[in-house]
Amino acid sequence: MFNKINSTLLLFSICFLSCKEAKKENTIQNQEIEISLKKSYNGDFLIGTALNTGQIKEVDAKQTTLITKEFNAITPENDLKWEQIHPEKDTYNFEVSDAYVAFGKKNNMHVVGHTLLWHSQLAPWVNEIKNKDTLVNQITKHINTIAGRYKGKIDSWDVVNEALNEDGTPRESIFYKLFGDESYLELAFKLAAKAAPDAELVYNDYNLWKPAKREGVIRVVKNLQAKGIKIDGVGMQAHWSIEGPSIEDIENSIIAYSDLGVKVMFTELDVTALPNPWELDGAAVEQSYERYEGDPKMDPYVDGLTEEAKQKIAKRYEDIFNLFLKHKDKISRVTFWGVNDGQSWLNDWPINGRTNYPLLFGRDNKPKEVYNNVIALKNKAK
Ligand code: 9MR
Repeated sequence: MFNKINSTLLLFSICFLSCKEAKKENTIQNQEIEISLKKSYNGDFLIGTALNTGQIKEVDAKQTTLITKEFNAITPENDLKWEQIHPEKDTYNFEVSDAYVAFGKKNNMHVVGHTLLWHSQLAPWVNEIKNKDTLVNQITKHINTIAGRYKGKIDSWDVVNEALNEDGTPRESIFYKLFGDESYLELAFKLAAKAAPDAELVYNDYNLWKPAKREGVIRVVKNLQAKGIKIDGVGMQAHWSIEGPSIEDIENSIIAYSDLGVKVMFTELDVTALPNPWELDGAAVEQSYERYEGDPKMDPYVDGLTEEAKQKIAKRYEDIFNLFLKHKDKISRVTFWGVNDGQSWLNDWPINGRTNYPLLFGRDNKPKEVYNNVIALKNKAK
C-alpha cells in the first residue's frame, strides 16, 4: 500500500516537473519568435517613434501594444513644444508631459524631450518680447523649469530645433534677432546641461544631409565645443522621399558629424511617396500649398498604393537601413515620426487632406510589407 502511494507520488512529480519544463521551453521559444523592430535592431541602435496626445494617454489599447512591442524610444510629437507646455508667461501644462514621461519609464523606454527652443510653435506671448534681457530671463525660466522637472527622467533633449537656413547661415528667428547672433544656442545648451546634467543634449534640424547646411551644423557644434559647452549629438530629422536625398549625401553628413565627436541620431524618419509641389524644399511647416488641395494628381493613392509604389518605398527603406547599419557605430537612435500612416503629419503637409504611406505600420496598426523588408535586412546581416 505504502509502495503504491509512493510510486503514484513519484509519477505525479515527474509529470509535474516535465510539464513545467515544457512550459518554460515554450515561453522561451515564443519570446524568440516574437519579431519586433526593437529586438531586431537590438545592439545596433534604439528604434523610436513619435507619440501624439492620444497615444500618450493610451486611448487605444491596440496602439499601446504596438508601441511597447516595437519601440524602445519615444518622442512627443507636439506636447512638449513651448506653445503646449508653457502657453502663458506663468502657466505651464504638465498634464500630458507628465503622462508622457511616466509612459516611457513604465515601459523602460529611452525618453526624448522635444524641444526646448524652437522658433516655430512658440507661445504667442514669447513672440511679443522686444528686448534681449527679457528674452534671456524667459528662456532661462523655461529651460530650468521644464528640463529641471524631468531631470533624470528625460534621457535626451532636443535642446535647439531648426536654427539654420538651408545654406547653413543662422535662421533669423526671434532668438537670433534679439540676441544679435547665435549665442542664444550657447545659453540654451548651458542651461540644459545644468538643469538636466544626465541628459544627452542634441541639436536637431531638417535637411542636414545638405552640404551647405552641414557646414552650418559643424560651425554650431564646434563653437559650443570651443567654449566648453556640452553637446552630445546631432539629430538629423530625416523627412525624406522615395527620390531623395541621396544615400551619399546622408552618409557624408553622418561621417562629418561623427568626426566632431558627437553621436548621430535620426530623429524624425518618414518616407513620402506622394508627388510634392516641385519647388518645395525641406520640412519648414510654414509653407502651405492650398492651391493643390483636392487635386487628384497630387493624391494618387487614395485607394491604396500601387505595387510599383510599394516596391519603391521598400527599396528606399532598405537602402536607408543598410546605410544606418553600415554606420551603426556612429548612430545611437533611429526614430520614426509617428506610429502609423494615419497619424502622419505628411497626410496634411505640404497639401492638406492627402493619403500618405510614409511609415512601417498601416492605418489598421498592422505591419506593412515594408516592415518585413526592414526586419529582413537584420536577418541577412546576422
Ligand atoms: O508632426 C508635427 C505636427 O503634428 C505639427 O502640426 C507640426 C507643427 O509644427 O510639427 C510636426 O512635427 C515637426 C517637428 O516638431 C519638428 N520637425 C518637423 C516636424 C514635421 O513638421
